Amino acid sequence: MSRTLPSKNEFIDGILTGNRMLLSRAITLIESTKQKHQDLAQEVIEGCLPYSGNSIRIGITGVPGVGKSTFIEAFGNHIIENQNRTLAVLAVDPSSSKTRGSILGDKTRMETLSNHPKAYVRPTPTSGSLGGVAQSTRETITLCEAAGFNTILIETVGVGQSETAVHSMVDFFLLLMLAGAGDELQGIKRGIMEMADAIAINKADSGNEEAAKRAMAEYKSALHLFPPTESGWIPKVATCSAVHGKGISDIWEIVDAFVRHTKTKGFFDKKRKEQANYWLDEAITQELHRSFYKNDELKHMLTQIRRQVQDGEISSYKAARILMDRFLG
Ligand SMILES: Nc1nc2c(ncn2[C@@H]2O[C@H](COP(=O)(O)OP(=O)(O)OP(=O)(O)O)[C@@H](O)[C@H]2O)c(=O)[nH]1
Ligand SMILES: [Mg+2]
Repeated sequence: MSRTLPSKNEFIDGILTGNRMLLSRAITLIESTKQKHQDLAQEVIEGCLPYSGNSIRIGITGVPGVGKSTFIEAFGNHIIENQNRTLAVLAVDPSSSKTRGSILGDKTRMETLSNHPKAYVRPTPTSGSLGGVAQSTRETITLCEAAGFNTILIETVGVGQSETAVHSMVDFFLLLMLAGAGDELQGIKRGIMEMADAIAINKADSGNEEAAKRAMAEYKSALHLFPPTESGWIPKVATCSAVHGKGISDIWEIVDAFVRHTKTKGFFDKKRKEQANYWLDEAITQELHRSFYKNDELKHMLTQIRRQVQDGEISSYKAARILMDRFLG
């Protein structure tokens, strides 16, 4: 960011009128580690907050190669062309060592979307802790909504902790699976299936259709064994082919039915409020953590006290108490 920074109001006005260049620069501020950038970013977010929230937020997970990016391209084009929606695509992938090459790969897999005036595709932030990336993604959602995008898709790879973070920032969580590969093989844990509002068996094409249907039946009966969701929504299972665009409209229908179901019963807003609470607590934890560990005096004390704990001279609990007392003055 070598050019002079726009002012807070230039950012806010630009975002509210859908200026992509300013939206992108504001997201870069959010992702920046410089204090000056962070401060400005927070002011911009605050200015955008009253204009945010009016969207459907969808998380998409599944093991590498299951077809998430290809699916997003097909699904995104469908909802833009046939449902008159607008779309922002984000990704949470902090553990990945993705090279620039595969980010470009993502862009080519989302070629139409990347160039569509009604879509905005933001490449994955390449570094940062999960906590940091999750927070900046949430803030990015706020800006994208203020910029007028009424559908937010967040891609995350389904092998680690990141899907839990994404689950707690979306309204609807979609799990992509493949037929013929056992759950172990797909690396999908039961907990992730439990989070899903729908499962789509992708690559139901090229002779794989029957296997996909069988997998669909299996997952349907497996999902019945899970405890019922609070809203009474029963997770749906479908098959699709992202590459051939088959079954994509059905999945939008499922999302739409889910939103109607949860909105009429008040669960849609309730979940968002719970999520806001959760992220507030997360932010407090992170802020405490950050200010504790950046304190020079404590750093010094910690080095010494660590040695005493290792040598068994003092218990770790007591050591922590001493440090906390000093921290709190
Ligand atoms: N036959 C078939 N191939 C597909 C389908 N969807 C995706 N693929 C192929 O599967 C490969 C991986 O697709 P991606 O969309 O990059 O998968 P991804 O889940 O985003 O992968 P990561 O971002 O690496 O986690 C590509 O070669 C796609 O062309 C499908 O519906 N049918
Ligand atoms: Mg991908």
